Amino acid sequence: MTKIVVDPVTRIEGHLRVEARVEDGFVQEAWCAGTQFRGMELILPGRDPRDAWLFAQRICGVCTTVHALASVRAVEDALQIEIPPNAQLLRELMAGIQFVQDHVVHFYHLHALDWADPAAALEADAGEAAQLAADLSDWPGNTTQQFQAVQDQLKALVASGQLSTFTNAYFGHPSYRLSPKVNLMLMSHYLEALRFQREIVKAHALLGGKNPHPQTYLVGGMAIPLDLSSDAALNAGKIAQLKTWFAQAKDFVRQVYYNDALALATFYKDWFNLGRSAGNYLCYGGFPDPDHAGELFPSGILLGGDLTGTQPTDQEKINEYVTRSWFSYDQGDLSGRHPSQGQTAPEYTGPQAQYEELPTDGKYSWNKAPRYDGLPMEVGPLARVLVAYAQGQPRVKALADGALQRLGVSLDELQSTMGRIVARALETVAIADALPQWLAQLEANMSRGDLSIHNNGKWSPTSWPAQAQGQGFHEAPRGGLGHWVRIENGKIAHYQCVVPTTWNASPRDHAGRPGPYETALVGTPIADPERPVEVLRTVHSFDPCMACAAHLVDARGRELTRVRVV
Ligand code: NFE
Ligand code: MG
Repeated sequence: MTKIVVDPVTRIEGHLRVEARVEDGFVQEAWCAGTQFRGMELILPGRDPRDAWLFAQRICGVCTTVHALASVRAVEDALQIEIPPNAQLLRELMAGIQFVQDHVVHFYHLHALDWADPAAALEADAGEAAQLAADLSDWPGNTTQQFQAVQDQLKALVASGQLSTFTNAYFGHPSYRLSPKVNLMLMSHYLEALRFQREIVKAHALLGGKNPHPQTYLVGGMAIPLDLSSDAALNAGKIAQLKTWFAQAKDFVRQVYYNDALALATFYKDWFNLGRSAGNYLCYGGFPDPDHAGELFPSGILLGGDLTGTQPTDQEKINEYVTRSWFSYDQGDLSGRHPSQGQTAPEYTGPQAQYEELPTDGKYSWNKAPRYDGLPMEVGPLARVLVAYAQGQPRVKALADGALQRLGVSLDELQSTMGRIVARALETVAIADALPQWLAQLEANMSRGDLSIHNNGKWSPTSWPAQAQGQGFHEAPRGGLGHWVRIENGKIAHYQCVVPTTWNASPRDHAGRPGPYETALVGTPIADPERPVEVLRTVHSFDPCMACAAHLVDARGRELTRVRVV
């Protein structure tokens, strides 16, 4: 028996430790632990609910703005505040921009090195690689000249001995399977994606004043004045600039990212049969369909891998367990708590020195274990696409059918490591397509004189009830996000978040059920236990964000920098 310990897992946000028991070359059992504590939920009570989003948004700088959105929605739900359609559109635009930037960065900069070997790209013929890329898409960067320049750049890096962003990639590992020219194509796009993400995120700075953490949210609307002809507002010139960025986003996502994701999938088809979670998927729903009534990603639940019919999502069925987490509950830790009654009471019982091994029979994570009707749920791109598909959402279904046909895989096989990658690329296309349409709707409203961005009818606490409870949901890049707030006498009395990575990276629960990462890792083949790239492939396919998951910072600043095999 070999025990693999990967700590910290890198190319993610935050601090994640994975332990896996390997026998006969396959993972038999796995444990995933959040290894840092923060306590964001504890700093909100006592504050003005109109300020909650400013604090909550700091949970993360990767999915940056999503917590602001869930927070204002929770407070608006509690106080029954409607917001004007323009504010709704501005929020969708900011969330959509976030998706495009975040997913592109994930595919290239956080995940591609699990599949592509930059050292192998040195052996490619730049002309042949450019020809292959040009056959796949019309992207103007697919030229011999560009690919040659990238190869020269890679050669210089390798010759310098300082690999920069490629340091510690598993070069030469037997599980890498791409030809030199595909490696070179991906490396060229890796560098272009760095520049692209820097450009598209400027749209956040335009709408939000800065990035990360845009500053223009308000309970009741948005603080983005609209006036086509004013320099002090979102005007015709700024809308023209947004249109340019969105056109670039559509081109990059369709011509580069989507093609690369599908090209990668064709070389690693066996990964459509690996990395399946328990087959329970949760989607809160989000993003209006620009063509039809309803949402691009409708809400719904799928259970047990049955992809044929969804059940309605009922947030009342959510409970968080801490049986195997370093927290305590007033009633003891065998029963769960609904987030509206949630408690954040840290009680660390783990190792005092740097962890040698996780106490996997007991409490072993700073993540709570959220469960839906008692079940662990996968959230994220795959959940959204499968739920949308089951409900016949026209855009998502058409995109998914196109991808499945091109790849020659079944819908069922999307429940896998590679399925997550394909679903993420596919939903990015859907969002990038929608961005200019949402912007056109906003512009049309403005053109006919509707400049409303805020409902200030209930802005003053004197108009609020003495007690109010609400919840706000958003489909964030990594999955369903919920914030729950209770307001008493004008102040926050209670605040809880259940975050996408809390679902996916969850530890075991009161009934011993593993979380989605833990289940997905079982059955993973391990070619070389000293370099367990296969573990990273599946864990990275979820795009972990541990900062969000634990919404928690180690006060002792402990540093864990090992990738270790015991
Ligand atoms: Ni910090 Fe996040 C997203 C949220 S966590 S990245 O997307 O909410 O999973
Ligand atoms: Mg929480």
